[in-house]
Amino acid sequence: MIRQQNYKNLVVSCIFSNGDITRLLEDKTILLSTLTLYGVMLMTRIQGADKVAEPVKIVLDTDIGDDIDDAYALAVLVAQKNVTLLGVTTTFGETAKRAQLTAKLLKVMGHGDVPVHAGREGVQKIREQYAWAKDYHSRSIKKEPAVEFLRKTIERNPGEVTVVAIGALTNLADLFTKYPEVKSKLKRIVIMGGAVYVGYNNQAPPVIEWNIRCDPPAAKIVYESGVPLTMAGLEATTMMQFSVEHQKRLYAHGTPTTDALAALTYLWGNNVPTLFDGVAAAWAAGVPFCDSEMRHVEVTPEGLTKFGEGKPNVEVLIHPRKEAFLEWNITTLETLK
Ligand SMILES: [Ca+2]
Repeated sequence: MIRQQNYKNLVVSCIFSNGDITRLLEDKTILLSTLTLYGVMLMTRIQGADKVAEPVKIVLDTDIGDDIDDAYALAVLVAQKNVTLLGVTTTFGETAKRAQLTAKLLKVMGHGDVPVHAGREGVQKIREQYAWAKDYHSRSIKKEPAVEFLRKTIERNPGEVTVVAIGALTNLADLFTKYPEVKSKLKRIVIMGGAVYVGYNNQAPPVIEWNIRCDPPAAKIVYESGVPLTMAGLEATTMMQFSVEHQKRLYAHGTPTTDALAALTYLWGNNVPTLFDGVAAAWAAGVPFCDSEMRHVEVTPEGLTKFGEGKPNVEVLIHPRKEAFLEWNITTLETLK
């Protein structure tokens, strides 16, 4: 390691300092070794990039329309060239209105062909962002309920579908209850939800997280499903504040996508979005900004997610890299139409 570090330093010197180049030229052996290592490092980076670009089929399950982070998560997902977004399902309360909002945002971003399926309707009202899409109708909003679409999509792509669940887990619980046979055909679920180390202030103790609170019995079904499960809980997400400066840099692009995100953020009504959901989206797309550990996690009747005894059932995301993640959001979203 030390040896590699020394060579790395030499590479850096080689690139940035003429004086060091002269010195290195006096020792051709070192120069050759340095260039060889530089080549190896370059190959490693290219291989890393290839790994990131691994194709992945995703269904996004979202409660878009209340907090603002779902809109950003949808946008970063469609911006990934390696992601095939097979469809979007909506969950929690007024799911049909959430479907309208989803479909309009997809259309603006140049992905109006992605099908949108509403989940089971509930009593909770969608919030202010709906005004942006209240008159929007599209054939991409399907009559087929979310659960039926999920079943059909998983059956058609056995072992290949990742569900990114960034709202209450109602649709997935309905799916597993009605069609338990699809569990073994899902590749993975990546959840934004729960907390095992911290609360919303990024300090211990963990608290009941919103998405789990909205439907604790559903969360219990999903956590106990046996499907490979990754959890972007508060310890990996609550610090992801997209500051006013970040927003100005993004909105300055003035594209239909960034204009839409600016409008939705304004309607949402607060100054600084926390991009909780985007962490799950990034991980599912193969762009990790965290480390992870396998743990056994249980859901209490109140909706607390806590460590328990037993076989590890959840890959818990930890050690988030905040600045890299926020920068990635800007550089990714500016590529959209
Ligand atoms: Ca959400």
